[in-house]
Amino acid sequence: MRLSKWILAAIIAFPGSIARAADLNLFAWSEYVPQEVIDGFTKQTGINVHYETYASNEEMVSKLLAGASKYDLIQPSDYMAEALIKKHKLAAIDWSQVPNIKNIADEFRHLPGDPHDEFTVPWMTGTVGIVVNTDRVKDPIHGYNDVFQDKFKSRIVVVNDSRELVSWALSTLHLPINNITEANLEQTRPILTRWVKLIRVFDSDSPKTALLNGDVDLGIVWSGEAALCWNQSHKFQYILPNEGAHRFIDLLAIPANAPHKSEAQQFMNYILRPEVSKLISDKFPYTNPNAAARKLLTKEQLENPASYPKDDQKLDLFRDIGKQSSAIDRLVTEVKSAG
Ligand code: N2P
Repeated sequence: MRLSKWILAAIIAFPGSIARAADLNLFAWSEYVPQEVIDGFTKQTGINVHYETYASNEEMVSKLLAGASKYDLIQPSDYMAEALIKKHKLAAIDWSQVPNIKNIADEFRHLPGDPHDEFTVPWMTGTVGIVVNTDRVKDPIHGYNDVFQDKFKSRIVVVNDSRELVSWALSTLHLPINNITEANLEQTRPILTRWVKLIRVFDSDSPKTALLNGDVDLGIVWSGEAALCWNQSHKFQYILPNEGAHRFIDLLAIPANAPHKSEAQQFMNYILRPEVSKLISDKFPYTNPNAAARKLLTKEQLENPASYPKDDQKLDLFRDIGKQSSAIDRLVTEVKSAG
């Protein structure tokens, strides 16, 4: 009798310790998933989230395919989800468990890499563009060629992302960013060789830091990072490169061999709640694809020119380029080591 009373008391005091604690292994970009969202999810569901980070799609996929079967939820960009779907590496989502998908605006459904909406949930979308500290740079800056000038040597930060760098160089050559042939790559080599000598910082995790602390005066960064600079000071202007800008749609997806698929779907459904999605926008001001959440954003948030650019220039999405992805990595590694 005394013992059963004790057990009852323990269940009331520590419910998680008696019921088998559920886990969710989240493998996602750094600076992208607010801690309060993770904590809110755990509080709501009792599921413990282990958040491991990466700084590029390529890094994520190489770890994922290295055989680790521990990840339950990953956060690939459009083109990398497309590649994983082709390789049958993602699990189909049971939409009856993710009814909040209805909150996503139509324009972010039926994406080219997942045309039947089987495998992915949009997280945030954005662009890659130029940030200029206009206190320090008085020249008009419109595109990549304006950034990579000798006079800006050692004053530039860029994301450390090979696919990005190559796409910018292709755009200055008026070549399509998804047409990765050996010949096109060779044309970018001299451009990239010149550029890497001018760059002071490569940083995909937090490129805003070098701008905010004044180490650099210009950057080519994720739009959410640029939006955070703008929130600190309007001297940081955001410009979509006139040679052609790139837009990304980052997604949540479940690896085919994920041990905790149900928990992963619960997380998907949770972050699709408007008030939770707003928390993500508050912390990481990318473009929110959740129409219901957007209604909760302030005028100031919606007027941030990096989060919601007014510019109606055409924006291209990356597509899966298969094996050519390693040719890009090789080229950028060579160019960097020669620099
Ligand atoms: C978040 C990085 C955004 C990823 N820190 C761009 N696809």
